[in-house]
Amino acid sequence: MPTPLRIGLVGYGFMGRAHSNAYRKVNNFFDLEYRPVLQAVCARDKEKAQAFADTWGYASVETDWKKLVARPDIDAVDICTPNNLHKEIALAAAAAGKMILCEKPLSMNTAEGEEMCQAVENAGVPNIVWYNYRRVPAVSLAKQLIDEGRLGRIFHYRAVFLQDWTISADLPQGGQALWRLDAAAAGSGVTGDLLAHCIDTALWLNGPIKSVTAMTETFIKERKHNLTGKVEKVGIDDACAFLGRFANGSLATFESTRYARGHKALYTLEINGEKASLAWDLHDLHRLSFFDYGDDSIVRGWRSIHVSDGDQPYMKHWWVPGLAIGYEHSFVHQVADFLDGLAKKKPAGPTFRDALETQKVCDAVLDSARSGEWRQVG
Ligand code: SOE
Repeated sequence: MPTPLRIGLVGYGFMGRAHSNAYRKVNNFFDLEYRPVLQAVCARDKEKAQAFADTWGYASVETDWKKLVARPDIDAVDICTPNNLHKEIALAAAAAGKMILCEKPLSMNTAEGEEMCQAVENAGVPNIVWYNYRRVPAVSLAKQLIDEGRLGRIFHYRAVFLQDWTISADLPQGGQALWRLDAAAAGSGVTGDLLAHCIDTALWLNGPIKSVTAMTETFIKERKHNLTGKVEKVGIDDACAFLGRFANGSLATFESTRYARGHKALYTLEINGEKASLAWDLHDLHRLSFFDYGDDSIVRGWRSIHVSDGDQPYMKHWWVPGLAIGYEHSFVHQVADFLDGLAKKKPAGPTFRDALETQKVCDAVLDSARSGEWRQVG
């Protein structure tokens, strides 16, 4: 019988659902030494927290995260709150000896992230950050192909993450549903929310980014604030584009916006190497496009690999070859890897320390956008 790992979830928004679903499913599909138990969910509104607990099967409810963190019957704290609470909760959870699974981005900025790393490392508690796109099987296959040397020397890494949900000037900022538009709660706009995903994947696939030059724009300068009721300045970046240099000599181009009319969550990446190129698109997430210059010239061309077979990453755990899985499965994979890492004492990434590297790139990007100058990362 797997050992129970009692989860205390703080926050119950969209990510609270994605994580809870993963905890519930993981042992049905993966053979693991640990089994998550939905022990408690915490949110300020007791009725809503109870409704969430009833829907997802949490055994109890708390309204104060400090109480949840102090409970002896909680082994791991899952932080699903707005970004401005990550640090305080993580420091308290580490001091209480709890494992921590923290939503992305790790922190509001690098300084906070460094404190969080030190806290988990001093306490010796297992930790991970939910950069889930690494664990979409097609993206994991891209990692495998790169690590096998099939692309050879890499020249270009290109990523975009486009959305269109904040175009209306009537949309307020702040509060439960719209904290991502409030700089005090989110830290930054698309840089920390969307580009952070692209950066995490890029660092994982192609190694460190050394330097960046960026521009950002806030298209709607003022919005009503849900908490104060007043029209207030908007402090987040609505759009960001940056160029960068990777340590391996390849060039980076990244772009993100919430003002790309027609795009809901278009995360795409393309990598061009000496021997081959690959491309991936979140809207068609189970496919990996691959061009291999080594192919016989008369049949050479972009192939679209349907990543659904048992010898491709994670897929042997799911259905029969040819049947695709989706977005939510990337979270199941993350829990599976986290639990497997616990059992093998080989921590699954991205750990807090790994995610701090993404934070450093985000900070350098925002700093470059402010100054108009190139910035070294870190
Ligand atoms: C924002 O709309 C958002 O939900 C991000 O916060 C998530 O991290 C991203 O995966 C999808 O878009």
